[in-house]
Amino acid sequence: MAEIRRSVCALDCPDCCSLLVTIDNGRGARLRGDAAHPVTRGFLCGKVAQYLEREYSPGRLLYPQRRVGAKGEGRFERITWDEALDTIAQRLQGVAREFGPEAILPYSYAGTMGLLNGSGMDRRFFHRLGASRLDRTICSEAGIVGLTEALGLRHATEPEQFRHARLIIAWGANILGTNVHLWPFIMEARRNGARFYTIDPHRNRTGAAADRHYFINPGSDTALALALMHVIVEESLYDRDYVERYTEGFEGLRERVREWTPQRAFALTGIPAEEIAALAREYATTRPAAIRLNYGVQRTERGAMAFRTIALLPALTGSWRDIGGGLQASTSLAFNVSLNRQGLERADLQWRSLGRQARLVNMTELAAALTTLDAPPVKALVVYNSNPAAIAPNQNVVLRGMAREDLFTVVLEQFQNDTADYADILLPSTTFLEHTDLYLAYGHYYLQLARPALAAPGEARSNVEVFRALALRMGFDDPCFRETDDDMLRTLLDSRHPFLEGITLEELDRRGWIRLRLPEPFRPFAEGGFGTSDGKCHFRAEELDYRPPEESRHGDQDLRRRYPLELISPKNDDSMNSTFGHRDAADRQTATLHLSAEDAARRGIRNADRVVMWNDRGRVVLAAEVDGRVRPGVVCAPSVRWGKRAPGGRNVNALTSSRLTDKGGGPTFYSCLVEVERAGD
Ligand SMILES: Nc1nc2c(c(=O)[nH]1)N[C@H]1C(S)=C(S)[C@@H](COP(=O)(O)OP(=O)(O)OC[C@H]3O[C@@H](n4cnc5c(=O)[nH]c(N)nc54)[C@H](O)[C@@H]3O)O[C@H]1N2
Ligand SMILES: Nc1nc2c(c(=O)[nH]1)N[C@H]1C(S)=C(S)[C@@H](COP(=O)(O)OP(=O)(O)OC[C@H]3O[C@@H](n4cnc5c(=O)[nH]c(N)nc54)[C@H](O)[C@@H]3O)O[C@H]1N2
Ligand code: SF4
Ligand SMILES: [Mo]
Repeated sequence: MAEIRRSVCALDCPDCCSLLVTIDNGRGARLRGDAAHPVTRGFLCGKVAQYLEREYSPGRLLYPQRRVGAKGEGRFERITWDEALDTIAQRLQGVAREFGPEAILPYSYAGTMGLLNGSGMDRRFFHRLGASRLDRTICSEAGIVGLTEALGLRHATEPEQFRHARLIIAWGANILGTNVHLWPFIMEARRNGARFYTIDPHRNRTGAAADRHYFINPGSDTALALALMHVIVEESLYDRDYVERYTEGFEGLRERVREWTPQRAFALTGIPAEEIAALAREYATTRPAAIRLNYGVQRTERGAMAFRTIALLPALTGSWRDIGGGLQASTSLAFNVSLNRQGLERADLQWRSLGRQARLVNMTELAAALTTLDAPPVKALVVYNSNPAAIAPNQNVVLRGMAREDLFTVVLEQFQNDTADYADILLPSTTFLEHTDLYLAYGHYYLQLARPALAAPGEARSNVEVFRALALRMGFDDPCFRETDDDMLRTLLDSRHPFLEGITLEELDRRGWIRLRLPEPFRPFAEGGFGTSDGKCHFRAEELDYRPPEESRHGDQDLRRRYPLELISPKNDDSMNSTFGHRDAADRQTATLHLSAEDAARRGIRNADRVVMWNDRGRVVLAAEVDGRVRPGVVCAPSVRWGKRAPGGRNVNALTSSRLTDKGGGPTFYSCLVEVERAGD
């Protein structure tokens, strides 16, 4: 008889699905979405429906290894866990003695969204060690700053409410690709007469399925939002009552947006003025109207301002009042304010080792951290839950840094990816199907627990186990390093916050998922409740401003003469950043460059031609796909490929820059000027 075990998809995806694993003869035989989960609703995305391929892949790392070839070459020999842990402990202690512990840099992101394995024992370990702290900016930090400036508390409309909307705008949000569990709610709304629009420089699958697609020039969203406000204010389409009761600074906003005519915005966004005006009217007069804003918009040079400006729209129209109104960017704040993450991460331990907070190193600036940072330089790098050799911007400099002979690198991984090739010690990691963890979500409000559903292969260990063992090896005797997984889970749930009231580990074990104790329906700003001293939404219009990215058609004209094309590299539908880079299909999809017919013709490029794309930072070889998905002037390369599988060993991040966003220190992956030509034969 087949047995069913419960799990949770740990990938960096807003949907955070509840999974059912069918076990047959001790092996995982099938993965399904839990039909009872209100957001998963019984289905999985294509990439994870086939996750057992990855789980049982011959590419899984099974044993600890030591590098024997050159850095980046990928030649390793098997060693024992004892040898591996002893070597790491000795080397880290040596670096700490000679250069100070801040010469050690952890590098991790959201390979797993699990709290224990993503920000648990690892954080305790590095805090106690006194290592540099990593500023985890690579994905969403600019947007978080922008939303917080707009709303104070960046709460969001829950996905289930989208079924009630009459107008849904996917703003820089590829819902079918990166957030597919929102789709059934959108379809339900559409069956009831709702319209669905997309705003994106790339007409992807979601845009193709929309009632209307607005091609917008990369990095120009603030101009569009200001012009929408212009029309809404000039034509008195705002919600007077809401604005009066729950906002502050409307007169200033009126002044500010006066100059932002649709005509002016057309010149910057490429969206015709009459279409902007019509969209503004429709948005302001349709209720409920929901915006799904995703992070693509804020991976541009002034991404924080873009998020901030867009997030003010529902306050102007009073859309926060409505079930199925408002805006969703991320639901994570509700978990972060209620779970006891301080107790889990133990930042206080830094004072034991350093007597102060350790320095902060921005992960987006890894290139500089490994090549120019001083006092102290980075002498040891410990990578887990991330593949920086592929995903970080300015790849040529990153790889030069990772190749340094005097850098000691430890990598905890499931697969032999680009980063693994640069390890001195390479450790095999468990997958989310093999270890215990607790999951927040950033696309819904259900807290979820997963226990191991499958046995770990070979000698793979969880991050928690590895950092626990290292702490003990290094003589850290604080009781927190002896805690079991369940101790850590209880710590996380040990909170007086009303969102967690009565939620226990026992109940999570019984049910798998539990909605946070939020009001039902949750309308965070229906009656004010913004995170400001007076609970109002403060427009602070004098701070609202738009300037085009330097690397864009309206930016640095010298640069643009040499590099006339705007490159965006959004997520590939069948990938998860670089996590499925071993799959041939994912590799092919991320080896593609979408060009407009006009830009292709000008360069003598035909469909399926090999093309070289380059700028001052690097070059990459891709296969051209000439189609109507992008407008002239824009090229689009779905991401993120394993560089090691590409000609020249580089992916698109060889071209992206380490320039930071206006606020939050985020990356500007989608503000990137390039040129393209046909590759020689
Ligand atoms: N299938 C799949 N799902 C994923 C991921 C994946 O790699 N593959 N990655 C996960 C991760 S890490 C994240 S952060 C989320 C991200 O999820 P999304 O934010 O939805 O993904 P992106 O593709 O980064 O960006 C969304 C859209 O923004 C568009 N865009 C780019 N520049 C601009 C701009 O200047 N203005 C506007 N309006 N749109 C712009 C892109 O073309 C893209 O269609 O998805 C997660 N889910
Ligand atoms: N050009 C371009 N670059 C981008 C982006 C883009 O859109 N365009 N997107 C950016 C964004 S939004 C993000 S979030 C980053 C994502 O960058 P990363 O967070 O580095 O994401 P992945 O490439 O998916 O790599 C995660 C790795 O973690 C490993 N892993 C998973 N679970 C575990 C575990 O339990 N233990 C250990 N030790 N390892 C585990 C996986 O095997 C995988 O190799 O990429 C960024 N880079
Ligand atoms: S990647 Fe997202 S949509 Fe796919 S199974 Fe995981 S959580 Fe669900
Ligand atoms: Mo991300």
